[in-house]
Amino acid sequence: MKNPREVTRSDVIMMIGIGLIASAVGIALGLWIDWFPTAAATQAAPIDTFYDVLIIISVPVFVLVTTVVLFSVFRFRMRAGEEELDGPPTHGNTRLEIIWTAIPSIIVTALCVYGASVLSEIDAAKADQIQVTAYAQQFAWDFEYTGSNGKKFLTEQMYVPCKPTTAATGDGAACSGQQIKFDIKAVDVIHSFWIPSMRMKQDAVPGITTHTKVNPNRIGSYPIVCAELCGIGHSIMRSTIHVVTPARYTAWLAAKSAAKTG
Ligand SMILES: [Cu+2]
Repeated sequence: MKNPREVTRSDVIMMIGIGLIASAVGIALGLWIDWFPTAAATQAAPIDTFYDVLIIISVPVFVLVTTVVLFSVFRFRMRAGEEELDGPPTHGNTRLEIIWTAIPSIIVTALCVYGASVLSEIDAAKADQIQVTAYAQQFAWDFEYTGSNGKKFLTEQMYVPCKPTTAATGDGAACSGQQIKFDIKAVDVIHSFWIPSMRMKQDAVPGITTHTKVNPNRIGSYPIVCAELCGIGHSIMRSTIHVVTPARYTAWLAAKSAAKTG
């Protein structure tokens, strides 16, 4: 009589078939979903590509594990009359263990190298920077600028200049501008500074100053949020970064500077 628990060649072929189809569907779905809002900084493209690569690599791994688990649950399930039986003893399989150690090691190492190269690319300092200090506290953001008179001022709404690269100057217009360098400080507890449209996120930790940079490239207003559960008002800890033309920025900076000294 045929052993119902024997894994046959056709089982393996079936699992490979299901795995390939499920992987293709999963990858297509993963790439189709817009995970992030409209991109508004040069940092967005390499990060979005990185996420696509992660989806392409992680979906087949998930499908492989799930397919083998579900097949095993079905094929090796307990049948009537086996309630008191113990499973057969299993010894190691050296070849299998080498394979399942080596392949993940290669994948993780390759992703690590790729991730580090993306980080160094998006975090590269440009000569022309505007320095802004972001203060995080329950439950608001404050941004410290150096005004046109050289004196510092605080603002809850961020404005940054970006020169339109085409005739269009309204929201959504492509632009190129100075890099914004953030020094991030937390006044009370741990927060996390995140501009989803510009993709960059950095923890704000009491006692130390952390840093991040963005190179805005799209005119418009984009949310700044706190990405670290920091208390009861965490969800309302939001601000906005307004990417505006250099003329509007200069006017805003002058008005803010005048308000501070006047
Ligand atoms: Cu917070």
